[in-house]
Amino acid sequence: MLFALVSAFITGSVVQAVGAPTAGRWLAATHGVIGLAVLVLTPWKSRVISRGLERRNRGRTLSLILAAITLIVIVTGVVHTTGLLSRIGPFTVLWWHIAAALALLPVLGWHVVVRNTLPRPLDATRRNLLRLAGLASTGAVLWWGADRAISLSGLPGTERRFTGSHERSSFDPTGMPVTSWLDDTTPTIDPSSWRLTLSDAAGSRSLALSDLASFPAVEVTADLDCTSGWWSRQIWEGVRLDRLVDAGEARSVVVRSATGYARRYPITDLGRLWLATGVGGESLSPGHGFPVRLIAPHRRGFWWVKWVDRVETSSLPWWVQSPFPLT
Ligand code: HEM
Ligand code: HEM
Ligand SMILES: Nc1nc2c(c(=O)[nH]1)N[C@H]1C(S)=C(S)[C@@H](COP(=O)(O)O)O[C@H]1N2
Ligand SMILES: [Mo]
Repeated sequence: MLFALVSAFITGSVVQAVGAPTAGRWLAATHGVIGLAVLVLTPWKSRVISRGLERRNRGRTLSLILAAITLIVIVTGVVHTTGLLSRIGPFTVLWWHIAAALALLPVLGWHVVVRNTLPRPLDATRRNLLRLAGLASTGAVLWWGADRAISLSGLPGTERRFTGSHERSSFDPTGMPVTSWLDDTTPTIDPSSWRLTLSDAAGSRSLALSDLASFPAVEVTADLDCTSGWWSRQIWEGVRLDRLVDAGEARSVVVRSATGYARRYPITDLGRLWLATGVGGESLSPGHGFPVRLIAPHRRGFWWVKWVDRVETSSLPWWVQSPFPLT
C-alpha cells in the first residue's frame, strides 16, 4: 500500500509536469491504474485496520484521518476524471485531489513510522512480485472499466485531453478561466510605460509595445492546459522568441513576469515560444496577461508566463529551477 500510494503520488506529479502527448497519455493512465490499485488493497487493509482498532492503538484518530484523506484523494480523482463536477467551492476538483494528496504524505509517513512497518528487503520475494502483478492488473481492469463506463454514459470525461484535463471555452477567450499558479494577482500595467527588457548575446535593450509591434507577428493556435484540470484552445497572436532573442552560446532563456513569477526554458525552445499581445483578434485582457504573455504550446499552463517584462538568456541549463513554480 505504501508502494502504491507513493507511486501514485509520483506519477500524478509527473503527469502534471509533462506536456507531451505520447508520454502524457500513458502517464495519466498509469497514474489512474495505480490510484485505483489502492482501492483493490482495501479488503486486506480492512483486516489490519480492525485488528489495530481492537488493540486500541494510540494515535488511532490520526489513522482514521488518514483513511478519510485517502478516500477524498481517490473520490476526487475519479470525480475529476468523469468530468461530472468541475469545482467544489472556490477550487477545481483536481485542485482538491492534489491538495488532499499533499496532505496525505506526512500523515502516511507518520502512520508508517508509528506502526513500525518500514518495508524490508525480504519483502521482494517471488510470491510478492506475483501479488504485485496481480494488483497491477486488477487496477488496470478497474481503470479500463471506469474509462469504458465514462465513454458509454457519455460523461464529459470522454472528451478529456491526454493530461486528463477537460475542455473549457475554446475560441472564446472571454470565457477562458483566469488562473494563477499560487498567489499571483493581476497587476495594473500602464501600456505606455511598459517596457520589455531583453538581455542576450547582443547585450541589453528595452522595447516599448510599439517596438514589439514592429516584429513580425503570427497567429498560433495553441492549447493552454492548466494543471488545475482544464484546457482551452485559442488563436493567439505574437512574435516568436527567436526573432527577438540572440541565443549566442546560451543554454537557457528565462522569461519573467512583472509580478516576479518566472520560468526557465531550454534555449532550443526559442523557435516554439511566442510573446503574445493578442488572442482571438483582440488584445489580451488584464487577467490573461496584458500587455504581453508567453505562449508555450508544447507545455503545461504554468509555463505560459503572464505580464512578461523581461527575457534573458543564461549559461545555466534549463533544469536549474524548481520543477513546479514556488509562487
Ligand atoms: C492510506 C493508507 C492507510 C490507511 C488509510 C491506514 C489506516 C489504518 C487504520 C485506520 C488503522 C487502525 C488504527 C491504528 O492502528 O492506528 C491502521 C493500522 C495499521 N496500519 Fe495502516 N493505513 C494505511 C497505510 C498503511 C501502511 C502503508 C502501512 C505499512 C507500511 C500500515 C501499517 C499499519 C499497521 C502495522 C497497523 C496496526 C495493526 C495492528 O495493530 O495490528 N498502514 N491503519
Ligand atoms: C496518493 C496519491 C494519489 C492517489 C491515490 C491518486 C488517485 C487517483 C485516482 C484513483 C484517479 C482517477 C483515475 C480514474 O478514474 O481513471 C486519479 C486521477 C488523477 N490524478 Fe491522482 N492520485 C494521487 C495523487 C495525485 C497527484 C499528487 C496529482 C498531481 C499533482 C494527481 C493528478 C491526477 C490527475 C491529473 C488525474 C486525472 C487523470 C485522468 O483523467 O486520466 N494525482 N488519481
Ligand atoms: N505571472 C504569472 N503567470 C502565470 C501564472 C501566474 O500565477 N503568474 N499562472 C500560470 C498558470 S498556472 C496558468 S494555467 C496560466 C493561466 O492563464 P490564463 O489565466 O490566461 O488562463 O497562466 C500561467 N502564467
Ligand atoms: Mo495552471
